[in-house]
Amino acid sequence: TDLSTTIAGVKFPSCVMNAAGALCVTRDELVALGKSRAGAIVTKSMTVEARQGNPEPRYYGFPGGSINSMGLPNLGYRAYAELIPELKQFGKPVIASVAGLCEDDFPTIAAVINAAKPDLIEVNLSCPNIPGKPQIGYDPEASERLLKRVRKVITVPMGVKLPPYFDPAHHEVMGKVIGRCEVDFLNMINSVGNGLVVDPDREEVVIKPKGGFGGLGGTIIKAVALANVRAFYKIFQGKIPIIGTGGVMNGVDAFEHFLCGASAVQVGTVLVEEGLGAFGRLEAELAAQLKKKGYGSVTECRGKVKEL
Ligand code: RRO
Repeated sequence: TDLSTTIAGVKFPSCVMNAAGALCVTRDELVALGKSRAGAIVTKSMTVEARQGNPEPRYYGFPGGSINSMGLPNLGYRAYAELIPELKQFGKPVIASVAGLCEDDFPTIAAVINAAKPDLIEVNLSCPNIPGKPQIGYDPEASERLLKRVRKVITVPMGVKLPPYFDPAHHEVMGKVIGRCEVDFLNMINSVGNGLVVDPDREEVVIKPKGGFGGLGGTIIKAVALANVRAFYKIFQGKIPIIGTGGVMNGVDAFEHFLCGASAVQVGTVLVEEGLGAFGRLEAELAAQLKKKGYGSVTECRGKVKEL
């Protein structure tokens, strides 16, 4: 079974890779991704200055998923720019995730990271965890302004990491923004922002930042992720490749993302909970599912979900 995929002209040996944020902050973690069965190396979203992130505990896994309020812990963009040449030697694409604490940071970071020549750049419009900073992706005008500015300095394929939207009117508005910004690929969804998980025995929230509010991931967000993948796949008629992220815990979950229109999938919660061995398991399970359903590759089933 062929599990390879192509996104914006870049070939990936496997269609399963880490989601930005999951085991990808330090050099050691990025090198470990390089040596693993991951189909790409995706970096942690980077800011101008290195950051320690929010106070701990700031990630909590539970049976249905996870909640996090990491607060953008990262090495700062200069460190990632220096690491990219080394990371490119693992025979798989490197995706640099660019963030920022204000609008001006994004083009500053994007220009230097672009010069380091990652295979693709993902612009994160959807960090839910910086106290006092709303998710840019929920402001279509700010999103368009920012995407037009970064597009000017990015020459590698440029993608956008979107937050989940919950109404077709919002999909439509963001679809129009993306259509005006020369976006080469999409990645959805980031965590479902500002959920709240409570431990009833301790009568406490489970993470420290923001009074316990944080981004949800894992099984509990799969249906939201699939809906967003499907909505944008239909808006662009399959012409902008989509990385499906959200709720992929096993090979069948990945298959569902492909049916809805994804060209690759990323994993966050399951990678943090299970470690790098998750990639081999997911690939084996996905190959088995494709075979069982009579597909020889992921490309063959892309977008093929039937409507009633
Ligand atoms: O670092 C984080 O708190 C974080 C980021 Br930048 C993001 O985009 N999504 C998320 O769930 N956490």
